[in-house]
Amino acid sequence: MRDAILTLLLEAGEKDISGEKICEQLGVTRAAVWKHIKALREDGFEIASATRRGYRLLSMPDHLEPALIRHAAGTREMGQAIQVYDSCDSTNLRAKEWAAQGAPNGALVLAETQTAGRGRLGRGWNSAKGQGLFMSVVLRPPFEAQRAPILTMLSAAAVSAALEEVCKVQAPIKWPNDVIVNGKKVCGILAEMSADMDNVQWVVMGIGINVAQGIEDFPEEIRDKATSLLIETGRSFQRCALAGAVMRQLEQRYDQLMTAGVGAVVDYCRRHSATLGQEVLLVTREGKYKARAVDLAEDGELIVENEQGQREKVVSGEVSV
Ligand code: BT5
Repeated sequence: MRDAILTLLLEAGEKDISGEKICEQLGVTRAAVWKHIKALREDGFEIASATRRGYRLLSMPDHLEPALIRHAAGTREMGQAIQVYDSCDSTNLRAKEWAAQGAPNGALVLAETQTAGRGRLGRGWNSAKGQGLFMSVVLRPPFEAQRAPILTMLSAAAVSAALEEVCKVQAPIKWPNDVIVNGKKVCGILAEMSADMDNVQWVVMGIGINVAQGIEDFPEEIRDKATSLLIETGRSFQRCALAGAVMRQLEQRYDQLMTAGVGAVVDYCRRHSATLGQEVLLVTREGKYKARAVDLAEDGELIVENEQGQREKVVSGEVSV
């Protein structure tokens, strides 16, 4: 009900919506509407009310609210089915559980904080309460498992484009899964998948974006490489608006991938790369070696040139500049 009332207030925008209209549309009593408006106000929503004219939303707190995210996204699928946790172990774990129970394509799990936020290869993800976007989206692409890595790049491209749009910053992609602002990591992505012999059943795309942390909010050992949007721009951003923008970008790019193939994603990542042209240290299963990142292949693999001048493709692995 809270969600439905918020949605009506958001749709009314700058206009008032009468209590009567809310009652009619939602089939509830005046008293019930009043109770929810009161609860929303207690949670920091500023709602004007005038007899006969009705209610109007003036300002919102920076809570993770499904109605705000859905409204900001304006999407068909991505970020429409939403679960929000105040605290959970890891949104990836919650999303995997939901996916196994049949969550639809685009289902989104968010948390104010995570007690066991995860990076790749068993590493952790620092999840300062209320200061970041910790979210995982369920994707159900109709293709085979070996094509799944493109979805990590697609998500990185969606975050990069959303940050450029909302925060007006340059946000290049460090292949394959980091988004960088002014040389430091503002976002990391962790993809996990379930597939059978033929097809992907689901991919859970975990996205962590640092929004409002100060440098002292990061543990000392990552202060030289981590940053937040607040640190880099000096500005605060509504996390729901940002989550909505990421969902919108994700949907556009996902639809394009399904209809026209990988070209646009790879092209975006090529044009917004923090890796190409750099000397990189590749950390692969076979060991560590230095090379120069020269291009992205047509299907998104990184092309590197080693010290002997030989070129090769890297499918996955880690790159440190
Ligand atoms: C990643 O791993 O970058 C993937 C991070 C994915 C996080 C999201 S949050 C929502 C969802 N739920 C989860 O449990 N995870 C996903 P990797 O490339 O392995 O980078 C991890 C490394 O980044 C750590 O070892 C630290 O050095 C550093 N790090 C940890 N927390 C960070 C933060 N908040 N910002 C920047 N760097 C961080």
